[in-house]
Amino acid sequence: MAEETIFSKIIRREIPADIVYQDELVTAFRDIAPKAPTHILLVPNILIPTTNDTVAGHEATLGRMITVAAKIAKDEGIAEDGYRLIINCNQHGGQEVYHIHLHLVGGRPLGPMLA
Ligand code: DGP
Repeated sequence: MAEETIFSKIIRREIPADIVYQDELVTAFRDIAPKAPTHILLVPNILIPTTNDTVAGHEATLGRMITVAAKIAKDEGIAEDGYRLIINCNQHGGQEVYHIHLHLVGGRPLGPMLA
């Protein structure tokens, strides 16, 4: 069994977070250390530690994360200019919290991805 992270407590609303969206599959909340004017994390409500742990049964949830990210981007007014969706995996990917999360980052030009 994977160990819960702080994100499970945010999903259960046991600790404060600026939750912008929640449904039966996913939760979205503002990053505590935003790297751009809009920086929102989308997470599955169930604990999946990394993309390496995904299986076919997760596809509805992982797909929901993308469609909700697009809806939030529109709500934030950044859809037309564009934004970036990022999932970090493990140490080389720069993952710090071991509960899959999709970063929705935008509101300014972001430059080359690997700069
Ligand atoms: P990553 O490097 O992909 O694992 O990104 C983890 C992100 O999670 C990082 O941008 C900061 C954010 N974060 C960490 N702890 C908290 C928290 O307690 N609340 C919120 N809102 N964000 C957090």
